[in-house]
Amino acid sequence: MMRLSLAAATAALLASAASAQPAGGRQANPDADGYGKVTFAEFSAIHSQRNARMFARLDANNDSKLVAAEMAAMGQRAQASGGAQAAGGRMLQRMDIDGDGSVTKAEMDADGGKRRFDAADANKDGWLSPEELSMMRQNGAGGGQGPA
Ligand SMILES: [Ca+2]
Ligand SMILES: [Ca+2]
Ligand SMILES: [Ca+2]
Repeated sequence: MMRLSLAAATAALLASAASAQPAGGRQANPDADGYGKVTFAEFSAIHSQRNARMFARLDANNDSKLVAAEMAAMGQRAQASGGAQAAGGRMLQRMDIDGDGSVTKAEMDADGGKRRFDAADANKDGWLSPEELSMMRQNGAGGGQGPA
């Protein structure tokens, strides 16, 4: 059961980035040390892997930079709420650390998923429990509209 919900949470994370690709097949184990909870290190590792796949998928011209138009592909899910272009632009602004108008893989990885982890860690104990993971999934972990 627990394994199932963790897998589902991971699948939701993956699916939020890539609606095109089925989320089945190989998935990172979100609980590498087997405690039933996810540490930030584990979460961050998954985040980085997910980013690498997402980055490769979004980088349409393979120049190792994502511009707003490329990021709009990621924002397509948010189309109903403000439009993919706007969502792509917002995401770019959020991630573009050096302000050059594009996002590199390093910039994408910069926070190591910390924002998302902190948002999901409801009791702030530095772990994500299966419950917190499933809450994150229910709250719509992906998409353009993060928590304030
Ligand atoms: Ca590019
Ligand atoms: Ca940049
Ligand atoms: Ca927690």
